[in-house]
Formats: sequence, C-alpha cells, structure tokens
Amino acid sequence: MKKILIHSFAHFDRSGRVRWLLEEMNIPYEDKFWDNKSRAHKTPEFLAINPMGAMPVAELDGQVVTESTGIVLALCDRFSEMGFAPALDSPDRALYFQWHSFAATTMEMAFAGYFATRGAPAEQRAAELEKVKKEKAPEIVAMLEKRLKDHEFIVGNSFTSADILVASSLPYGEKILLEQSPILQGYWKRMSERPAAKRAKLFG
Ligand SMILES: N[C@@H](CCC(=O)N[C@@H](CS)C(=O)NCC(=O)O)C(=O)O
Repeated sequence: MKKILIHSFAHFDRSGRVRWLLEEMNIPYEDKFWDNKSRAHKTPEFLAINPMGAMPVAELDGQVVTESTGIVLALCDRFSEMGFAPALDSPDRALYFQWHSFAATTMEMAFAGYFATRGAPAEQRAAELEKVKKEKAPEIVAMLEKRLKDHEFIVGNSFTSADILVASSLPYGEKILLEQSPILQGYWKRMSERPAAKRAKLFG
C-alpha cells in the first residue's frame, strides 16, 4: 500500500480515531492539516475531495475514503492479519459491529443537539448539556457499564477498533458520561494511556 494520507483539522477531531489505529498498527502515514478557522474545508479545493466539507478523509492507495468509522473499518480489513477486528468466523464479530455502531450512531446522536449549540451563548449550551445528562446519558452509561464492569475491552479479550470508537466518544459533552461512572473512568484511563493513543494525541 502507498503511504496513507490523512486529511484533518488537527489531532483533536475525529481523525484521531484513524491516527490512533494506525499508531497501534505501526503503519506510517502522512497528515495534511486544513485550517478550520479560515474554513479551508469549505473551499472548492477541499470540497472536490469531500463534498461534505468534513474531516477526516483518508487516501488509501489513491482511493478517497470519508467517515472516521468507515476509514477505521477499511484499515482493519486491509490489515486483517493484525487482529484489530475479530476474525470473520469469531463469535465476537457480531458484538464488534454492535459497539462500532453504538459509538457511531447512539453516542453521536445523543450529543448531536449539544454539538449544534457550538458558538451559542453559554446558558444555551449548559441547558442542552443538562438535557443530555438527564435524558440520554443514564442509558448510555448503563449499557457501557454492563460490559465494562468486568471486562478490560469492549469486545473479546483484546484491543480492537471498537475500543477506539467507544473510547474516543467518551469525552463528548464536557465528559458528562465519564463524570457519572468510575467504571467508565477506569476504562478511559486504560485506553487513553495506551502509547498509541498518546502518540495519536487524540486526547490532547
Ligand atoms: N460522521 C463523520 C463526521 C464528520 C465531521 O462532522 N467532522 C467534523 C470534525 S470532527 C467536521 O469536519 N466538521 C466541520 C463541518 O462539518 O463543517 C465522521 O465520523 O467522520
């Protein structure tokens, strides 16, 4: 495979998921940073790459792939021998898909209203966050705790890209999920202290 190119704003956006996986895999990649302050992602140059005007984008062997989850899954497939996804015939495979989807849909959607208040007055943001805390967070925390109270990883007995998806979504909304759960805090510490996560600078 040619050198992988990752388009992103910086280390702290969803591109960190892709970088974290590549660091775990020890695969070299190149970063191309776009300036979100000057809205470089809405210029014709970037829209020609991704008409959604959103990061991250990966170039894999000349193919442009968007969506952080899609890129992560594509890399797990491409380098399947590295075991960052359970094998096709593994009993863990179904739960691997479940947790990928849980992070990319359920967790993302819970915070969508809050994300949409970016730039709004502080009181409006706080009210939106309070709503998430009361209405959505308890069931998400319960779901994650059910698994993580007695397991090191979100699926199976080893680290997979589902851990990347779930762990990278945990700090959403000023860390309100983590605040509510020592179990999630323990998982978060285990994941964020992995050397590859640190090299990816996902968590600052
Ligand atoms: N579902 C997409 C979300 C992409 C997304 O919204 N990216 C943010 C940065 S993390 C972005 O580019 N926002 C700028 C915009 O949409 O204007 C993914 O997971 O890659």
